[in-house]
Amino acid sequence: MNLSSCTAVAGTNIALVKYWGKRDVALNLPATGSLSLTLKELGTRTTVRFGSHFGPDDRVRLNGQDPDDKTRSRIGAFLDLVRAHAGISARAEVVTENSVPTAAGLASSASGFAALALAASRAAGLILEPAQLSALARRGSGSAARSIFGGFVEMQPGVFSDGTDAVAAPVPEGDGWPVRLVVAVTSEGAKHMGSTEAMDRTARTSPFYAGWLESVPQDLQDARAAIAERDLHRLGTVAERSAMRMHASAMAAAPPILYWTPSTLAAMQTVRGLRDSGVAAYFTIDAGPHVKVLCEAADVPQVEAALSATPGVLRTVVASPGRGARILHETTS
Ligand code: 2P0
Repeated sequence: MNLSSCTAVAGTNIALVKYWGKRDVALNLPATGSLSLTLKELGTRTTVRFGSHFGPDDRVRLNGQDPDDKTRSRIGAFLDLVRAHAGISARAEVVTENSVPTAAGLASSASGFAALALAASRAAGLILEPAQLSALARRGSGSAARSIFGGFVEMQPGVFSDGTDAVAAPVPEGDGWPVRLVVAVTSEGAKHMGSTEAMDRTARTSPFYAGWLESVPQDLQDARAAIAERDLHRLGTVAERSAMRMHASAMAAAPPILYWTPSTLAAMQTVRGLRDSGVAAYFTIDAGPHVKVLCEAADVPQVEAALSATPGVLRTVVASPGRGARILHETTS
């Protein structure tokens, strides 16, 4: 078995049809499909090296610092999966950097576990097919399965109990469509309830969870059709609907889960105002207070200006479609 060093990069992604709820917690299998856009400007670069001289623990550096215990154990558990698959026991050194601007409110777990899946599997001597990589990344974070691929990506919930069919795949009809996501950052560094815990509470206690699950297949069908037709109005309408339904299901949990702040609502109103003035702009919101606005590249200046003038919006970040996870370099020892 050749143990090598591998550096991989992956872009984060924003779901336009959201993932919210699991059919199997242990294998991290989603209850529904989801559909996202992988981003170019915001992502993770990770180097993994296995070595028998590393001692009893994996060594992890995250943005030049030691990670907190929760992050360290999540990465360690993921590396254990890779070791089991490759039949090795060596510990790893992991060095990872996020290009997601600090507190941009964009989850780094999607790009983080996609880059880690690729770098760690290769460094362990495994060469996985894209679908296998997607399934591996999913074990780290559900949304990471989508970041293995570039552009528009659809995640399948799968039906198998082992999760081998719970993988993502590209939606190539969207390739080359010059859409953008303008992120309106509405708070710096505030801690919110993590998606995993919030999904679990929603599934256990929200009377709207069943309705949410029922609604997703139609949204996926409409989103696929909208992408094939390059119909931004149709895609944006689905994206807003999916985000609102996801948040409605979470708000109805006990205790309730509310990610929005007055700034979130103000940015949502700004997006409606843009549409009233003829700009095709549509919002989506994840497990936090920030608002991400889907629009055409040509409309970015107007969208940025309107969001920047919105009370509570601290700054904006513009992101465009990006490629899937890929290897930057590797060396065999
Ligand atoms: C999404 N989110 O589709 C949804 C919408 C947040 C809101 O996927 O438990 O960090 O690790 O599988 O992938 C964030 O959830 O959750 C997420 P786990 P993950 O993008």
